[in-house]
Amino acid sequence: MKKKRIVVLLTLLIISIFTIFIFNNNLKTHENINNKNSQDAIKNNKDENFNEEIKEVEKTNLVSYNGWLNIENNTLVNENHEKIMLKGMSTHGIQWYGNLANYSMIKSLRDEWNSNLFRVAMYTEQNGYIENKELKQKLIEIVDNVIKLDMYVIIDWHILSDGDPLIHKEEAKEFFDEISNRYKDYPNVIYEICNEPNGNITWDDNIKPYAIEVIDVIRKNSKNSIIIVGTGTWSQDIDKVSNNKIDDDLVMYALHFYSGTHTEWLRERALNVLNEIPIFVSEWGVSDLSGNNGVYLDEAEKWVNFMNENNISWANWSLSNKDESSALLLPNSDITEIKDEYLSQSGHFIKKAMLE
Ligand code: DCB
Repeated sequence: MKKKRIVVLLTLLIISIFTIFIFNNNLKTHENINNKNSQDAIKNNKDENFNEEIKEVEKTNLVSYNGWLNIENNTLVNENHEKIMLKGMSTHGIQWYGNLANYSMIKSLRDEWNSNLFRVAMYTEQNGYIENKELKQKLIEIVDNVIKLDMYVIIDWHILSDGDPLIHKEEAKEFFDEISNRYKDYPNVIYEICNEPNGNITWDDNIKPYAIEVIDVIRKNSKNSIIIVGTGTWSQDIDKVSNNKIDDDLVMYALHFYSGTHTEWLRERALNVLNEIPIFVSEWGVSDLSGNNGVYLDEAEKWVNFMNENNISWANWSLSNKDESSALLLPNSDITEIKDEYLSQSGHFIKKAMLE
C-alpha cells in the first residue's frame, strides 16, 4: 500500500517538473519573438546599419535617446520636453576640407569629446554647389555617417559671397526638396537654409521671403524638423526678426560670432531677444571675422559661458587643418581621429568647451 503511494507521488512529481520545464521554454520563445519584432520595427524605420553604432555607446545626449527636437520657451527640448544643448564641429567648406569629415573623425568627436552635433557646410559659391553639383554626394555621404553615429546633423546651405539668399533661391528649393525627402524619417537632421546673408539686403524684403518659400518646400516632406534661418550682416542681426517672425513653431534664428570681432555688444543684442526668438549659434570661432588672427580666448570663454547659461546650442568653425587660427587642427595634420597632439590652440579650447 505504502509502496503504491510513493510511486503515485513520484509520478506526480515527474509530471509537474516536466510541465514547468515546457511552460518556461514556451515563455522564452515568446520573449524572443517579441524582441525580434521590436528590433525589426526599428530596422524597418531606419537605415540597415543604423543600430550597430548606437549599441556601442549609450549616451543621453544622442538622437536615439532624445528623438525629434522641439522648441519650448524659445529653447531646444527633446521628445520628453527636457532641455537639450547640441554642441559640435562645423566642417570648413566641404569642397576643400570635406575629407576630414570622415566617419572615424566624427566618431572620435562623439566618443572622446562628447559631441552630439555635426554641421556640414556646403558652400553655394566659391566652387561650391552651384558650379559643382557633385558636392551634394559628398554632403550625403557625411550626413549618412553622422546619422549612423546617432548624432544630430546640420545641413548648411552656405551662402557667403552671394549675400542675398534670393540669388540662388531656385537651386535652394530644388536642393532642399530632394534632401528633405531623403531624410524625412530622421530626427537627426536639421536644415540651415542660408548661412550668412550679408550686403545691402534686409530681413523683411530678402531673407524672410526667401525663407518662407524654402521652408514651404521642406515642410511638404518633413513637418517635424528644426529649420535654422540666417539673419542679416553675416547672421548677427537677430534684432531685426522679433517683430516679423516666421510663422512656424520649429524655426530657429542663426547668431554667428567670431570672438576677435564680436564681443559684449553682440551678447547684449542676443540677451534682448532671447525671450522672443529661439537662437542657434550654428557657427562661431575664436579668431576674428576673417577666420584668422588671434586667438581671442578670453572673449571666447565669455561666449561659451553665455551659451551654457542660456542653453544655446552651437557648432564651431571649423574642422580643418588650414593655416588659420579658427582651424581645429594644426596646419597640414592629416588625421582620421581627433588626437591632442594635432590640435591647434583653438582645438584645445574647443575640446574643453565641448566637455564642459
Ligand atoms: C563666415 C563664413 C565662413 C567664414 C568664416 C570666417 O564669414 F560663414 O565661411 O570662413 O565666417 O570668416 C572663412 C574661412 C576662410 C575662407 C573664407 C572664404 O575661415 O578660410 O577663406 O571663409 O571662404 C564671415 C563672418 C563674419 C563676417 C564676415 C565674414 N563679418 N566673411 O562679421 O564681417 O566675410 O566671410
